[in-house]
Amino acid sequence: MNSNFNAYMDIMPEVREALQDGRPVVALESTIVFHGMPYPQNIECHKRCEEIIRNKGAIPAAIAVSRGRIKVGFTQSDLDEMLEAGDTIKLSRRDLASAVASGRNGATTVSATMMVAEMAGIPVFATGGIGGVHRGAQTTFDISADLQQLAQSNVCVVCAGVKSILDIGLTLEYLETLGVPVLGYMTDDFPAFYTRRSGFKVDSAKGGAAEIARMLKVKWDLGIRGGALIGCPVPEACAMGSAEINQAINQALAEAAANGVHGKEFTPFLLSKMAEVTGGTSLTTNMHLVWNNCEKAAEIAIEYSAI
Ligand code: PSU
Ligand code: MN
Repeated sequence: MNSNFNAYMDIMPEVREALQDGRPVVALESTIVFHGMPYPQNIECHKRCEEIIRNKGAIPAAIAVSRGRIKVGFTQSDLDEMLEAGDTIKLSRRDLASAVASGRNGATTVSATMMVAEMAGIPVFATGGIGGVHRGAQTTFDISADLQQLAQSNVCVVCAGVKSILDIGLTLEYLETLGVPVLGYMTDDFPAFYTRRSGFKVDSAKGGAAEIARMLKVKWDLGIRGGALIGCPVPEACAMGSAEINQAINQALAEAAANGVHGKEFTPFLLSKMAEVTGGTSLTTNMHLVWNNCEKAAEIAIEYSAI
């Protein structure tokens, strides 16, 4: 298939220059900003992500679709305009072409962000949590497009693991089937987003940024298509207690069921319920783990570009 994505894409000059020079760049998604966190914490979180990446010595490249243009790097004014318009859809793999064709505003999920990052040539991407296999997927078939995309795009996704609103075990099984390497950042236990451990092992020995960068280099040198998932545990001081989080998750799931929430609304609904039920604690933890992931992703991007 011939692709001609450049005609639809605006890469910020700073990002373009960094990529041309082989300097480290870290992609960021935008669904977390528009559909994953409330205002104004979303803006605070996003700004700090960019600062952390810069302070480490890499360039942030936040990805979104603004009036049908694919943005690789967007400015505060792009962001303000999209927030003001209030019509920004949650944009996953299946929505990318139609949003561009019809000139819409869209916040890219992990799957769409990976696609755009690969088109732009950015191999490292930081987020909070990815989508996965939902509890009860045996009957609902609710499995995030993020997982299939991990098998397709050559992008390393740095996350804090998978939250237990999902079925963590089934998510890891699915990734194994798809042949996606799952690594722990200095841990051999796959993290569970709000907590540092899920009880499920990652499939590759624990290591830091240099080991992860080397694995990526070998994988792609060998022509093994697809990305990798890196689980970075939330910093100890910001982690939540298992009992607290389990109770909140059960309540959020029960309310989603009672309200018949499904499809693309399901994850945003659960996230906002969690913040409500925990009195904002889950949101604070969420922000800190995203910042931690940005720091680790910048380290990986720096190591990778140095190889
Ligand atoms: N998990 C979070 N915050 C988020 C998301 C997941 O803690 O904002 C977003 C990401 O953009 C992810 C998407 O790609 O939700 C997955 O949505 P779905 O489950 O509908 O595939
Ligand atoms: Mn889904």
